Amino acid sequence: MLRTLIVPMAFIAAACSPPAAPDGAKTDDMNMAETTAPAPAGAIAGVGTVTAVDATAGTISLDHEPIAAISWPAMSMQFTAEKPAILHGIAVGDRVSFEIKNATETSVITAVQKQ
Ligand SMILES: [Cu+2]
Repeated sequence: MLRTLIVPMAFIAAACSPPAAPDGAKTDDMNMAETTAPAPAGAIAGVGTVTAVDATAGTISLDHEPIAAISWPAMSMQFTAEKPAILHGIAVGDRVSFEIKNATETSVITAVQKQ
């Protein structure tokens, strides 16, 4: 007895015809830029309340609100002023807006302004 393996001969490959382009063929398969983590290049703005400030040492502690640009939740933390002079006139309890130097130097504060 001879067993014959019946191999399905030819699957007809369904020819996928490209959908007709409406008006003019557009080349749209080039991804211009990936928008995964758009880390801001420059200063990053935040707001918070001053919990400590030392203009001589150039340090300021803030109870700051979330900063989405660098995925920070609200927290209390200390910053170092790039120039201690920016802390003059800032006092504990002040509600301030501030600027962090950039996404890699997040503990450096470049500007503080009372709100
Ligand atoms: Cu923080």
